[in-house]
Amino acid sequence: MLIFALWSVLLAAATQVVEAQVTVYGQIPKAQLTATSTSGQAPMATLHAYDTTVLTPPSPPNPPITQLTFSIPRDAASMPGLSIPHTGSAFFGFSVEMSVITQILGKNSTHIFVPFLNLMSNIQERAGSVMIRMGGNTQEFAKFYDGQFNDGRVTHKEDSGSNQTTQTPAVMYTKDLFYMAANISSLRDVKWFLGLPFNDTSTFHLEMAEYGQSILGDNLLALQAGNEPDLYAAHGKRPQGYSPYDYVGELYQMLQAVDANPNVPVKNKFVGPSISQSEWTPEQVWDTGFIANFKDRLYALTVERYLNNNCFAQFGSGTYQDPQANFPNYLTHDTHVALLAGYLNSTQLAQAAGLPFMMFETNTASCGGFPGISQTFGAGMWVLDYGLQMAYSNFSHALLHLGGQNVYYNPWISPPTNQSSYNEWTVGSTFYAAMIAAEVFGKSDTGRIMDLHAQSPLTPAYAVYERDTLSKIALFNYIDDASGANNINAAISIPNAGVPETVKVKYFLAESVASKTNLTWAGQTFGNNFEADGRLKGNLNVTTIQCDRTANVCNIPLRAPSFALVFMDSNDSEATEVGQATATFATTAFTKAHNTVKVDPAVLATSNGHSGKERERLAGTSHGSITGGAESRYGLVSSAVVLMSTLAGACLMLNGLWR
Ligand SMILES: *[C@@H]1O[C@H](CO)[C@@H](O)[C@H](O)[C@H]1NC(C)=O
Ligand SMILES: *[C@@H]1O[C@H](CO)[C@@H](O)[C@H](O)[C@H]1NC(C)=O
Ligand SMILES: *[C@@H]1O[C@H](CO)[C@@H](O)[C@H](O)[C@H]1NC(C)=O
Ligand SMILES: *[C@@H]1O[C@H](CO)[C@@H](O)[C@H](O)[C@H]1NC(C)=O
Ligand SMILES: *[C@@H]1O[C@H](CO)[C@@H](O)[C@H](O)[C@H]1NC(C)=O
Ligand SMILES: *[C@@H]1O[C@H](CO)[C@@H](O)[C@H](O)[C@H]1NC(C)=O
Ligand SMILES: *[C@@H]1O[C@H](CO)[C@@H](O)[C@H](O)[C@H]1NC(C)=O
Ligand SMILES: *[C@@H]1O[C@H](CO)[C@@H](O)[C@H](O)[C@H]1NC(C)=O
Ligand SMILES: *[C@@H]1O[C@H](CO)[C@@H](O)[C@H](O)[C@H]1NC(C)=O
Ligand SMILES: CC(=O)N[C@H]1CO[C@H](CO)[C@@H](O)[C@@H]1O
Repeated sequence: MLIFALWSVLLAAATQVVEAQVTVYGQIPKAQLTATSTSGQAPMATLHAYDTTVLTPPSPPNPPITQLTFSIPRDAASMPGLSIPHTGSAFFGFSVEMSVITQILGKNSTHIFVPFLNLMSNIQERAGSVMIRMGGNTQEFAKFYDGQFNDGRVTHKEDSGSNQTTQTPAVMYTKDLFYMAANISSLRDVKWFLGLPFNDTSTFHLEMAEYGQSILGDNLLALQAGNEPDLYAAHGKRPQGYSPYDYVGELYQMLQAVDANPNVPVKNKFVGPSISQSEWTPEQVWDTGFIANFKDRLYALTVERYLNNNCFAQFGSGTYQDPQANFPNYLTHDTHVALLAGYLNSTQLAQAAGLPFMMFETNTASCGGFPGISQTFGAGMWVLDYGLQMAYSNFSHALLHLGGQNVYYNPWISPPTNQSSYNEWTVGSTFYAAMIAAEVFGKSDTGRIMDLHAQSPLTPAYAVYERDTLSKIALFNYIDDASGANNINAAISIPNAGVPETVKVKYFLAESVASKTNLTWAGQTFGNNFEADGRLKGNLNVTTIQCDRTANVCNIPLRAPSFALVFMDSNDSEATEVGQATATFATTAFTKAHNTVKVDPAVLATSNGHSGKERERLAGTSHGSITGGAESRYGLVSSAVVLMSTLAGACLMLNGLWR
């Protein structure tokens, strides 16, 4: 499955060497980047995406927690309360704010960012396909531009003239946006959601649907009809008193416009209501008859929710939230249980209607996240726990939001200069959460999960069943305690069947919950800020634990802090041996225009289930600029570099935007 369509075709055509096409668009040494010498832009430290705040972790509990005991049945039939099976794409997908697409995915259809493709490889190899939504607040004012922008990018911003909390600029997008998405899907198994602009419902602008359907075909999963309509009145997009019934009325009008439009042939792939639960509850929307009336036109029911917001710091609205005071809320299981309780009726209704229920946009906190929280190892564990708790609560998928240079929580982000650098990206702790969740459910399409209701909210635990048998156990220790006093022994026993001889364990680790550096998953890391190219570095380190079959116990060490994924079937090589994905891209930007990357067919042919060190990276040579392997190289600096990142960053800081 790693041999994606394009390369399969090429493989068939070529015998020895597969030619894909990659061009390098300029790489600048890191020293130059981190110094502020380049073109006098603001120092990186001032951009939220690279914030250096370090908060104080909460004090460890006293008396300490040193022992957890779990008795877990082997067969799913003996475990009542399991979730629905998690099937299809990886549990976590991504949500990319319309206005920052060209900082995150690529510049246009012939310039797709390689680190992004490498990151998608790492999800795809674990879970199959990846969902990405292009949308957010900036989708509401998006306007189709029938032409090309001078700088070659697929989107441009202009002031929308609105004065709402998230001061959303309008985004202009070109037809090439859809070709870019289609080209991404031809390289990696990415499926798309697109946002329909919903500001002006007197005339629905359906270009997003028309081009999305004709160019993306089946890779377009659905179109979002309205983003957080419960905030429309508060944000000045609708008159005060705008209600769920008003929204439903507009949805009818939109569907009528769709029905009358022959260029939108697929008429039943929409998602809604995508409320933020700030103003309306899901029940208030269901009370309009939403599900019964629209279920035949819907792909999924959607909501959007963040635990908190940082809108005061970003825009002066709401009340001030002190990051230090909020830190403990991101180091406990309790916040997830409380936040998701309000959706449990809805996930049941969705099941009854045969529709997936999705968290369409989320992250640590809206309005950009919190300094000292959103990029930390602690937040990585918290987002992973949130994902597993959503999965347990019968959400089908969740999309982690990316907001650009001026938010704290990006799962990944390109460097904030007009240079596109291939090994100088930043991968956030929330990306690790998405990748680990992909591994938790794997590709079996049968994963069901149970919250084990561990005795402390500081030490949540889950059991995962695949093919009706206990397959994995996920253990968290949110406690920050360098003294080791809160290092835990998790004792797992399996009644009747007994424990296996050995189990394998992968750890998610960093020095402290407050750490933003040296995060590792099974010994591998993407690197710190400005060090990432989307590939995991270092040797895969999977720990084998000898169990005591006589005593029917496997003792799993769980340092404070850490997360452990225990593979109950140590023969599950597909799961335990996945490190860095085998399919990688080794230069700055992917382009269809030149033949450059040489792919060794042997590498593609053995693309399944090998440890990192057994793997060959795809050897790369590039058109006029790089030669040889996949290492960082400073190639030609093309004048056609992705520009504007700096400008975009500056605009972001002026205009606000995202959530
Ligand atoms: C993508 O951008 C590059 C550089 O600006 C430009 O040369 C190229 O023509 C653009 N491609 C498309 C399809 O617009
Ligand atoms: C937005 O607010 C500014 C300052 O408060 C004001 O001058 C401007 O007219 C407002 N714009 C709109 C479109 O309401
Ligand atoms: C939003 O829609 C209103 C009409 O409903 C229109 O007057 C306004 O210009 C629109 N704003 C943008 C930025 O398109
Ligand atoms: C969920 O449904 C139950 C039973 O109908 C009801 O008592 C409860 O209030 C509902 N919860 C919410 C959050 O609406
Ligand atoms: C999830 O759905 C399953 C199957 O309908 C149900 O048994 C279970 O109770 C649900 N879980 C929650 C937390 O609502
Ligand atoms: C990160 O790891 C490197 C290499 O192991 C080490 O030199 C460095 O001190 C570590 N940094 C922190 C902040 O732990
Ligand atoms: C592998 O991980 C285990 C558990 O964290 C650790 O004790 C061990 O030192 C690691 N081995 C290597 C070679 O890094
Ligand atoms: C794992 O494989 C070994 C060797 O093939 C076999 O002896 C053992 O029973 C297997 N373990 C399980 C749990 O299937
Ligand atoms: C980057 O931006 C600076 C200042 O805006 C400009 O002088 C320089 O030419 C740009 N570099 C490239 C490669 O576009
Ligand atoms: C597979 C695919 O959709 N390829 C598109 C890539 O982008 C170019 C435009 O640059 C289109 O012509 C291709 O159809």
